[in-house]
Amino acid sequence: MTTPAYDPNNIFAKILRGEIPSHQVYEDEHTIAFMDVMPQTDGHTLVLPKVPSRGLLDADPAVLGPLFTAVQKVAAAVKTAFSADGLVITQFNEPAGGQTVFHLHVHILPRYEGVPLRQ
Ligand code: DGP
Repeated sequence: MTTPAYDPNNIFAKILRGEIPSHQVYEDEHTIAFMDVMPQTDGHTLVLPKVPSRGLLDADPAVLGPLFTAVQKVAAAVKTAFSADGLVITQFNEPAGGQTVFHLHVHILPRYEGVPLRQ
């Protein structure tokens, strides 16, 4: 699969540049996390690296360690804050893979016993 070029005008690039607002819940040197505007479950949070890559396959491998360290921290905080029973961590690549915003990001989806995801 050839990865198309990174588009610096994608919505998450604009959030990273401070051009549009987000409900940010975490930031470190390498990553930020903010609440998803179309949450599939209470506490649906997105974690993304600050450096541009379209998806997982074109990411600098050096980015992935800090990204998943942040995912672990944010997931633990979200699980506690939202009293979740479990967590789903997902990451989509390209339209056929369900990706709609083309800046690498990881979804943290708190799950609750007996409660289905919203569409
Ligand atoms: P994906 O399908 O993996 O590309 O998920 C993109 C997610 O981003 C989707 O759950 C909705 C969310 N989203 C789209 N636009 C915005 C936005 O402007 N702000 C925030 N916080 N989330 C957004």
